[in-house]
Amino acid sequence: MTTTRTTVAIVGAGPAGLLLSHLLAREGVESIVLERRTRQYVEARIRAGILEASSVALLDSIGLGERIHREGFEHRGIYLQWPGERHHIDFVDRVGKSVHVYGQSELTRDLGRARDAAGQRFFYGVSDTVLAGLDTDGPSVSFRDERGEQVTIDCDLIAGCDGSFGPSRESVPESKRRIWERSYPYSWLGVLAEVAPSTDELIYAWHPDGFALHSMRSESVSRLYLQVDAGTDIAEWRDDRIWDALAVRLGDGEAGWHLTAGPIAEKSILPMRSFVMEPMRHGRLLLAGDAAHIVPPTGAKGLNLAIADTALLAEALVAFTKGDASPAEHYSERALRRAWRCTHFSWWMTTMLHTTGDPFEAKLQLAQLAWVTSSAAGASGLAENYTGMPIGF
Ligand code: RFL
Ligand code: PHB
Repeated sequence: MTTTRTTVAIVGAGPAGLLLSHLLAREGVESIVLERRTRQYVEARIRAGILEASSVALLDSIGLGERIHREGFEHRGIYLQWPGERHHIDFVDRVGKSVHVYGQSELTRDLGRARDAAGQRFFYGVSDTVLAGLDTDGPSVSFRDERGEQVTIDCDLIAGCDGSFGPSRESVPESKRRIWERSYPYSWLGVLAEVAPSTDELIYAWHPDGFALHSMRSESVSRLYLQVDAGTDIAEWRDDRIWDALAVRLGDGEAGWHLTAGPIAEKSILPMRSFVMEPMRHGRLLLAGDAAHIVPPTGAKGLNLAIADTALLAEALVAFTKGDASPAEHYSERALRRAWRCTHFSWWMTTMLHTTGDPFEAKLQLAQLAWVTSSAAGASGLAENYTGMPIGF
């Protein structure tokens, strides 16, 4: 058994954990990152694709934006459509901000490389992670390393960045946490296709058959999504059925627009839910990202919310190590204000665009879409939220 020591033990090497270790190191605060999966697995995982303006600004400010600007795509807006109508919402015109298309796996690789260069201590492939002493001045995290050896990290603070299924959230006594949750009766079928995108910017499509989204990863890779019923078995969706449904829902042939099909490299079903745990702190444990809250992906907020939490958390932990506990005491309240804003926006985009089979609801959705796409106030509200509220607003 090995015992080691650091200032902050970071559980989870997703975007929140990696970025946190980077922000702490810049301020001279030492950390150790432990991760259940292998590094290859974490870096290959296909997830989010959109970075909002405040995320890009933060990454630029710490010298990590170079590849985003070189290889990512800057988008000035999105298309919103329903049968017979496609409208562009121009974020730059509305609120003076844009977003970048940049895969989460690319960001994870950039962060990993930056941490390697700085000599970050990592444990990948750990199991049996247990958090202890959260109510004391001397918390610790224990686990088995990839060779099966028992390791304990004694620390001053623990950052729970271990996503929706990690142990951090569960380490808070039930009497000390409150959960807010909503599940949706539909899921997304996500497809990664080896074909050039058929659109210059993302298309969010309302359709009586269900929502569809055309996104992208590069000049030769498209990312597409279809609304399917919750509980759908992926085996029911052969590739030709997927392309047929995408063509119908995205309006292939309408006003001269065509969807180009291609080989599907990966497909999976993503359940959708909204989830918030309050507070985001218990004693010496502070949570960030999916460990504390989950949003449905319709507004592209999950990754950005993890980045915003992490910026606030780094500030709080650095102050704590310098003897000022006040930012750590206010961390949960500050992070939750932004998290609830994004929870609302993601719920709003989701319920505006996904059909439920209720004709009255469909009428309301179309009325809302008509307003958002024709009114400056409606479009500006969407643009302000989509490009991201300031961190710590
Ligand atoms: P992550 O990225 O889930 O990272 C948490 C890390 O903690 C590790 N972990 C542990 N480590 C040590 N010990 C343990 N016992 C551990 N248990 C877990 C995990 O292996 C993992 O590496 O959380 P983080 O850093 O908070 O980042 C959040 C984002 O990853 C997330 O919000 C988004 O990816 C959500 N999301 C999407 N968001 C979007 O905005 N657009 C999308 O298209 C989109 N697609 C997705 C997604 C999330 C998905 N998941 C979680 C199922 C697609 C998927 C499949
Ligand atoms: C993606 O490219 O994966 C993506 C883009 C926008 C969303 C959700 C996912 O709203």
